[in-house]
Amino acid sequence: MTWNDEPVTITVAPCGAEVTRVHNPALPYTPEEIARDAIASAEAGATIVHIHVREPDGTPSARTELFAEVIERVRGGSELVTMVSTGGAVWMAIEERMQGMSAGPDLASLETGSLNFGDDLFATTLPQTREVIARGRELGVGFEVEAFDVGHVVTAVRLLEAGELDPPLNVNMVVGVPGGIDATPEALHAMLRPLPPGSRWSITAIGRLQRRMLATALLLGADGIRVGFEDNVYLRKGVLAGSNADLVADAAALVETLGRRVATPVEARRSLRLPDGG
Ligand code: KMH
Ligand code: ZN
Repeated sequence: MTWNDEPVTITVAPCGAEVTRVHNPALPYTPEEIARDAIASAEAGATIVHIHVREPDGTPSARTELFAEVIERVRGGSELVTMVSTGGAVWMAIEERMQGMSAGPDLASLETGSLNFGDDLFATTLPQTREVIARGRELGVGFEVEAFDVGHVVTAVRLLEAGELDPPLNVNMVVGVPGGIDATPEALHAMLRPLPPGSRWSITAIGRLQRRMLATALLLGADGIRVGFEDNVYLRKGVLAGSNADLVADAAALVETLGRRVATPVEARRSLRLPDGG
């Protein structure tokens, strides 16, 4: 193995669909609050924002207007790469999950398989994955695959080999979801094995093992790491994070502590093969 000297992108995932203000009162709900947190996170080192939206009362939503407002505000105050979720919430139909792609983001998340998600089923059939890809292509939106288990990575590689996804493959390894792959070094190695050379990969780790999994991934050469209230509402054991930006600042410090460097917005765009990547 050679050390990856490329800079590391930090993605902030400000609110997700599952977490509520009961878990952390600082959770943003409105487009204004989500964009405010994203912009503060950019100032702390984030270069990508993974966007879910909520109705004003906190109910998970997929309304295009809400995504559009977040994106407009984020672009007005930062150079963040915008990524809308097409995972949405477990109960959303695929048509609803695709609505954010019409809001003009740079990227969309892409599920390439199904899993138990806590007590629920988070289902994405292969035809549904293909529907999301087709819509993204139509709208000029790039993809980050969200892999919750090894089979999801293998399916993404098959889609790449079939020419259905464009190279280089961009996969976020999501570890620690109850029902998905566990948050261990062995699990991460298993997820990396199917990736062809030249792929871009990042890590999302849910819950209390987040910090050590981000560190493991950084040392194994991850191109990106993700933090934010979607994944973890704590800064340290028993200490709630005051904001998404606090979590990003902490992640940026971890990157530097481990001898790597946080990517600039231009470097993030280059890494993602997006326009204006220098
Ligand atoms: N909220 C989860 C059920 C994604 O954004 O693509 C799905 C999720 C993944 O958050
Ligand atoms: Zn998400």
